[in-house]
Amino acid sequence: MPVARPETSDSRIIAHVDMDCFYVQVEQRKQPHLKGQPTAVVQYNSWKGGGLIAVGYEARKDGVKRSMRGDEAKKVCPQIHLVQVPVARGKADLTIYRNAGSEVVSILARKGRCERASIDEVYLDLTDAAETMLKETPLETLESIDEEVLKSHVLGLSLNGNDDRETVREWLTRRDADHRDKLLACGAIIVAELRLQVLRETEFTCSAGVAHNKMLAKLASGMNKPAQQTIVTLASVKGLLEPLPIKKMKQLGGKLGSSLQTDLGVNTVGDLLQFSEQKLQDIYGANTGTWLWNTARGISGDEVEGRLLPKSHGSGKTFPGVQALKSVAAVEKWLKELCEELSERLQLDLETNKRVAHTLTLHANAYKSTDTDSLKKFPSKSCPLRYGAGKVLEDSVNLFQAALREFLGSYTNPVDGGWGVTNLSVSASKIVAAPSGTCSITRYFHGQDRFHASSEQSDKKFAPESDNLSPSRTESHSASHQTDCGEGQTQITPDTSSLDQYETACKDEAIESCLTSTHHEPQLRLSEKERNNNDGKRSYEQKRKATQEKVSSFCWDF
Ligand code: DCP
Repeated sequence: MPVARPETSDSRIIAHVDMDCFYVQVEQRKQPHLKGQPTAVVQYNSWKGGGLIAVGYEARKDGVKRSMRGDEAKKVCPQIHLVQVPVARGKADLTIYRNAGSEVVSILARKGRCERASIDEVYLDLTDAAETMLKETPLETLESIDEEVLKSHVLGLSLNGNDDRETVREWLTRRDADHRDKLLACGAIIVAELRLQVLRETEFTCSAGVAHNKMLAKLASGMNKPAQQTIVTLASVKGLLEPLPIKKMKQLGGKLGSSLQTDLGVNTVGDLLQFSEQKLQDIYGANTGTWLWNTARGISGDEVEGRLLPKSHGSGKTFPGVQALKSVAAVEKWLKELCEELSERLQLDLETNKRVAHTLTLHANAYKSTDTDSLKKFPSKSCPLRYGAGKVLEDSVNLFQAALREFLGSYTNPVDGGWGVTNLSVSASKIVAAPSGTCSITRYFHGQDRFHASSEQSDKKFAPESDNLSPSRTESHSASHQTDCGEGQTQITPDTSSLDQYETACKDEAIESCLTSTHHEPQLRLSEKERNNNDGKRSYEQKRKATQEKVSSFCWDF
């Protein structure tokens, strides 16, 4: 559910930086002879030349699109170079792209608070840097301004096509400009410098949006690509938002956007402007109503989170068409691969960043052969995460079994046949700093194991006889946030470094909201002390029982 946050100050300077055709650039850096050549990266699946997941701008000029397969791209652009994503464990291995994204993040983080939003996009809060620049160097006194800044697109600024750079220079250095526009101008200068720095140090180009909040910066970053930046002045906000299709807005791609269309006849953001905040609150509740009212006006108080590392880790694969997994053994075989990869990444995160994840979630897409209820989603399931590939696998298999039982409406472990899994992924979320020091980390995990063991005991107590993993120790939520990468394969996870940045954002939000929407969850959380003392189990049991009464469909065993 969207959260309405008041704007803390309309003088914030926020940038959204998005890498251009990212995987292609990474491959071109690795193979320099591809630079300047029409290039695309294809999935690990040779069917019809593999699905395209990234298309370079030279190939786009010839009409190549991401929705094509390699064979079709070759027809449209015979000279195209198709590079296959690296492969490990029978699936795409995105490590080089993730690492390349980290290189960029470390440069962008030099000027302000930085939030890594996906494998190739970052938000920056440059308010302090812009204010400092403005204090130290009044813009009207600037003698030389870098070409990269002068190439900026300033929304709402009318250009006559003759000397656009001069017009932008005048806008940047206007003595009588509003303070907020002056800060934006400083933001544009800082972002241009950062983008040049990224180019120098990594060889990658990126595009950016500079605005007073995250929502507007994100909308702008993709407006002029590649290797350009767009500035959203306050005066341009209305014109920018009004024509946008409502379903294209972040958080409005799903049910809420559909309801606006069908129930209120709202198809563009401009259509939303006719509704008062009160009216929207009456229909959608106080929070969502206010959020919608704000969104229509370009108001968003979302903060840039200081986070250079991903919010979650995930590993997944699709099994299109005849490749669908039709037996528990086949699912287990793939879960083993996915859990090993996830576990390696968790271990690396622990060693490198001293972070631990708390929640393991299994997502899948599945069908029933005799499906009378084809709209029924395969439920996603979560449980506390235990470290170690074997444990992650064991828990994932249990989660899968529980989800499959629920999906098929079965009380016992379902038999093979009559169903197929087309998409499978495991993810680790709720990542927090680990207690410092190896010693306490070890203790942390021992505590975690004891905690887990006790939760299993209590499960048995609450679960139906035949249920190894009853809903009482799993969380169930809609799998609607899952991504199906079409007939290809590769990553389909809620990882911030997943394949599709938009999907990723949705997925992260969906998962976060599912995880946090269980209002009882904090009550179920055991403190470190509780976990380590003898009364821990009783305390946990008491909390669990108390909470179980309040929860009808599912509950956590935190
Ligand atoms: N990606 C993917 N599958 C998708 C979408 C994206 O594997 N369905 C990967 C490849 C992209 C990277 O994620 O290079 C970033 O995705 P973007 O949507 O940002 O697209 P690009 O960076 O490729 O291009 P653009 O310059 O349009 O942002």
